[in-house]
Amino acid sequence: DVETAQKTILKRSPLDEMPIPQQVLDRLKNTFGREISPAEAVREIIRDIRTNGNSAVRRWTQTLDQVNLADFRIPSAKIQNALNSLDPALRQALETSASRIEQFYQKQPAISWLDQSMGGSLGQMLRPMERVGIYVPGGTAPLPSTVLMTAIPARVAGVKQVVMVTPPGRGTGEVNPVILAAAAIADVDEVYAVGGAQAIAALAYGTETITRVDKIVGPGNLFVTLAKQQVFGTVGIDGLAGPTETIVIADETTRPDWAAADLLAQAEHDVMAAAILLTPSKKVAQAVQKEMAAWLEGKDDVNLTRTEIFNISLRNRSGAVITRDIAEAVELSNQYGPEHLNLAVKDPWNWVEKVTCSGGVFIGETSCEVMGDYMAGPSHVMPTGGSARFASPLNVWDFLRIISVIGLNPSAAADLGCQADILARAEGLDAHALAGRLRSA
Ligand code: HSO
Ligand code: ZN
Repeated sequence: DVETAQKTILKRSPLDEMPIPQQVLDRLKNTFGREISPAEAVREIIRDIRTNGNSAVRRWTQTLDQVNLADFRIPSAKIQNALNSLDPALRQALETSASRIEQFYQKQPAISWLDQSMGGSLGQMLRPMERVGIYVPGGTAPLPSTVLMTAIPARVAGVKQVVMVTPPGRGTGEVNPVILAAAAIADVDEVYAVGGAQAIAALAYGTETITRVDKIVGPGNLFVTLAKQQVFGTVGIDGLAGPTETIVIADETTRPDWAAADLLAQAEHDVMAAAILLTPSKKVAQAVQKEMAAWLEGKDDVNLTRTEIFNISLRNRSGAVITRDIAEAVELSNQYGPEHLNLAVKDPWNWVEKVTCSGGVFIGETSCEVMGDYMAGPSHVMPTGGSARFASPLNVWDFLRIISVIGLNPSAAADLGCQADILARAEGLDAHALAGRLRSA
């Protein structure tokens, strides 16, 4: 019911929603030889890489990924090769996705401006960042689409060097070839097989081989996210990404089998993924639930393989809430601030204006969340954990800086100088007062 839902919504935050499995804590204790929190472990790794550079990166990669890498830069020939050996249909799909992302971000307004109406020329100049690092998760679910969704907005913004880090395969050292092919399509300049906190530290502080970057973007696990939090200030970050979330709002017109598939698509990401249905109709909720069970049982010869994840995620942060009406469903969604909101209702455009907090709004049941994951155009890197209250999806502005332009003409300066003098004296700053007074003639 709505009230219980509201209680669980309070105090959401991306980091809290990444709980630490006991086995991870045990491994930390083993590695560090004492009880240590993930945040402390990350602090130590960062400090080590900051002082010892490459040798520390190698050591942590050996310890945490069981890989001994002499050289963690992946040669461009290998990246090109991955693209050339890619299945043609897969290559076509990645290229379609890439070109739609590029088209979308080329439309995003981002302008320098100068105004003459305030006594001279005042305005802003835009400058792209020089060098940006993107983190692409590896592990059990390597996501090549994330390469495109992070690197292409950076490229469109005019970033000169886009570098990518991604964990080497446990024991093998190999990086997923589709990730490499996506890097080639997105025109990534350098790729390093380094993951975890060690990769974030290397990007933030630089090592003998990895030149430091200006900003780090992209999702990662708890250690990556903690590391981004700790290096923030030394470099920019896009935000702290927690587990993925989707709210689907449904009514009597919604196809239950489609809504069911959309919720399952969400739930298969990881055990903390949230797939939430809001509907005023108990009948609709039951129909969707029935369809979810049917898909899971192999309806239409569909074979959903991530059973262990479903078993947990569907019971964890997922579920259905029966609301009074659609308006209350939208209100509840605004309070939750989901990463994705799908208005799978009749006349969805009537409700769009009422949406105040969400990473993305998916309008109508044809615009399902999966379209946003891969094909629509806007980046699928969106704020999670309720951070949509203050954060936005990854976009061109993440990679631009504003330089304020102050070009007062002499008469405006003469006029404003004496008032600067007054403010400076009120602050007890005599040299400020002098400098202002000298312009006031
Ligand atoms: N839904 C994920 C993005 C993704 N899904 C990538 C599949 N691949 C986070 O928004
Ligand atoms: Zn997804």
